[in-house]
Amino acid sequence: PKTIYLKDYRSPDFLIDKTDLHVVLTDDVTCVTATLQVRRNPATENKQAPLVLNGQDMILKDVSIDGCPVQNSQYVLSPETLTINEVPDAFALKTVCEIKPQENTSLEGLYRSRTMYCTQCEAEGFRKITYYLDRPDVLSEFTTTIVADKAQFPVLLSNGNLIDKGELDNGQHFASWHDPFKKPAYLFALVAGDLSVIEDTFVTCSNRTIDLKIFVEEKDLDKCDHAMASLKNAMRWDEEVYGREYDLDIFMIVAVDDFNMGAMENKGLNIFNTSCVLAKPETTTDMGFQRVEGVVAHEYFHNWSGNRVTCRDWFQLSLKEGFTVFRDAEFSADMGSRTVKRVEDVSLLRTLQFAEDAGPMAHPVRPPSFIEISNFYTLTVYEKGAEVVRMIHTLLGAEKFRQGSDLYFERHDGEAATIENFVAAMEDASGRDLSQFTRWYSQAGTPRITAKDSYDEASGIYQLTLTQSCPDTPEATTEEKQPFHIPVAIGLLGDAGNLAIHLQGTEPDHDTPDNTHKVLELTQAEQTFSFEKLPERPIPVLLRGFSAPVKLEFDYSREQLTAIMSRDDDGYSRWDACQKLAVAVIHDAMQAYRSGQPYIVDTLLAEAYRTILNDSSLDQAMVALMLQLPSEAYLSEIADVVDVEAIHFARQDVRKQLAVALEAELLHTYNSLTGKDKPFSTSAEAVAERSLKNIALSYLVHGEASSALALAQQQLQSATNMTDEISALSVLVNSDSEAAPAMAQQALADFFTRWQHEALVVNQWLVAQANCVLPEGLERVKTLMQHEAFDIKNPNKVRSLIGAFCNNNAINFHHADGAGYEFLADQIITLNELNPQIAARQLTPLTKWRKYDESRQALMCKALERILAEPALSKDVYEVVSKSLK
Ligand code: HT7
Ligand code: ZN
Repeated sequence: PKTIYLKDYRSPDFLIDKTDLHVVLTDDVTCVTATLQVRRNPATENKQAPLVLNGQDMILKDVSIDGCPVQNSQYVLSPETLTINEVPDAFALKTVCEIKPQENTSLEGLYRSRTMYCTQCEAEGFRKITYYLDRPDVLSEFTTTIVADKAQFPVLLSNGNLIDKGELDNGQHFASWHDPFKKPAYLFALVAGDLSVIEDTFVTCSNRTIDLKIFVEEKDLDKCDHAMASLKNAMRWDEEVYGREYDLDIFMIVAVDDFNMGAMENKGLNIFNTSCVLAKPETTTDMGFQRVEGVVAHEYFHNWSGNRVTCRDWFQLSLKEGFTVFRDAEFSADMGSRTVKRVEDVSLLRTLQFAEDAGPMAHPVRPPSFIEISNFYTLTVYEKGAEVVRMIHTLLGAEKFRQGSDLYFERHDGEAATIENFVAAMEDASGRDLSQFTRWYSQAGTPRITAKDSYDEASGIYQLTLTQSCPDTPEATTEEKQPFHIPVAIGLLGDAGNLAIHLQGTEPDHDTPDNTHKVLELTQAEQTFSFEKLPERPIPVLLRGFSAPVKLEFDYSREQLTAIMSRDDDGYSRWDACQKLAVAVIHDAMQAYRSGQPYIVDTLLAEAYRTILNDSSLDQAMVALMLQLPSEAYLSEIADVVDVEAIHFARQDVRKQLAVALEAELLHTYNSLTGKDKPFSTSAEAVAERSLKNIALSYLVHGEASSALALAQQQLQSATNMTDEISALSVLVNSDSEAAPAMAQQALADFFTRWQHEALVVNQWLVAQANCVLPEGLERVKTLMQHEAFDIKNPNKVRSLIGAFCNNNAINFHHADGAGYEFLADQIITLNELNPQIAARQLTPLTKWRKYDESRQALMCKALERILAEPALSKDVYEVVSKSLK
């Protein structure tokens, strides 16, 4: 397969001013007639260039130019292109193609999901619908007519405004849609189905009334209110925080069951995975509610950051995705708890994105090349890309950042832009030079900062020396990398709280009224910062709010960590200090596990947890966050060589000892939060209460409290919301006490009977079992693959069972016999044919083979090599396997 390079970008030889689609859906074949108003791009050098259109998996029935059939000798068909030679400078091109959406299991292009037809065109799916210039810098005005059987498909939707509809012969009907905004083909959408709708309106800041519609299957009508409320909140927030008003008169969301990702921002017609739009308390966890709110907002925000200003080419993907993730994260922070949102995002980044950055698929936020662009919808492009935008926000301040954003939208509205355009707007609005900063877009890998300090009591001067480096990644060695421009937010903690910061050679910051917060700008390989007027030696609180996506090392004592945990003003830093302390304790336990010695948990951690649990003045969200031990995935990420057994058993041992030591406090906490007859709410406070209650339950069940299993069972039976229900089920399923297996079996069976008609709940039931860390995990998963609830063609099911097992259940997946690896290889080979995008994504755990011991490395590579030897590998799978074996 061919590698595509950013350096080879050329503007298109042709433009398509207007695109007219006529799509006739029938059970057998779907006929797509496309009429394109094409003209040569005045900006192109090659005035004789042939017209080369992208197209795949279609039968071309007819092609004509300005009404005259194109002779066979004038065009050439290849599996991926239609080339027409000697075309005029401007003309109408008409093609007629046949496709079979009912056979399309890749879920890219036009496909069938149960009883409906829908599309997914990003990144390169439109070329499976018709021959086209399928690239984001070709923007066109679309008109779409859909024809289908009226009884089977009463709802026919596309982008923009409905301009015509009517009845046809033989029970057929049609609808025509016109989108006045020029857009690239990846934003095209079409839906046909028997769908029900909930409707609402939104009045914009300029007093226009927008119709809002969410289309779902009739049985799901009771699960749309949260998405609708989230949409309206997002619309208002984007007006208030970014000055962005919605532009069409109608905004539609459609829910589909079979979808490769979370959702898609097609202009005026967003298509959503059901898991990201449907929510009600009985079926959806708090995490599920938050995901719906976040994804609805994310797709809505794309209307400006992505649609009105789109990307010039796919290397610029983070231009829309990084910016939009930053926007949706700030929105969620404003809607709920800012600290919780930040901690969740940082946790994800430090665990999974840092692992990606250290693995064989590591790439810069703007990758320089790819084989298959679908493989680059990554945590690096999305989450690290959002952190890069956040750093610009930190460096510029909120006001200048907003001016930069306004300038960017004003300059590039209706255009396909680049990351340079975004950074230039930020520079021009703020007067700041961001040239060094742009290395964040071109250099891969997670920078490391080491910090050293000294204090001179006589002068009251405290010095902090920061040194940065960045490890080798596939595209560059550590020596080749240039220093990053890194905002390092700090606090200085004294005995009685945060101290005022006086950085030599600078004016005081006024971010905090008492001057206790400062953003240092690290731009050199090594830099020393001197602080004066310090009455005592401070504890440095570094990288407050996680001000940069780096690994920062400072040799904290455990006492210093407990001081930060209890006294620093920054919630994120308190949580981070708590994690560091817990990591140190688990590392001790791992050491003891390896040498076969018993381990007794450091009382510092147990007492810190006791203080937190006893302090009723503390924010319950913070308490819940702090009580969560670092995950096995995080412990693996920070290890040089992952010791699967030591991580798992040492962490479990620490959890159990904490549960025993804190039993009284945990029981008190649990009881104080249980059985209150409050109406369900998704407020930050209510979510925090449930989270704390369920953490307490989890500790209790994994401790020695005799009543714990009964508490879990009681909660399972009386739960009125899915957060409580699935939490209780999960702890029961994972309990290793003697009575648990029978209880768990019964509970699982009852749960399935109760929820078998709710696909999204059944998926949670699959996850609970896939994540079960008790022995025989692989056998349980294999058995479940035969269950009626599983379907390998449905990505949500694949993620719930195969994905959860291989990514979250290390002790079973990484069993030393290698059976987990062979199992995953089998699934990849099956999925490669059905759905290459999903196959490539599921490969991730195998690509991390370098992190494991020699024996596991050999077994993982064997599995990868078996996949590579498959005769018909998709580009998607080929790219990931071949790069990870390099
Ligand atoms: N922009 C959307 C990307 C997307 C996608 C990409 C590849 C394959 C399938 C896909 N479905 C959606 C999602 C987003 O970031 O908003
Ligand atoms: Zn997005």
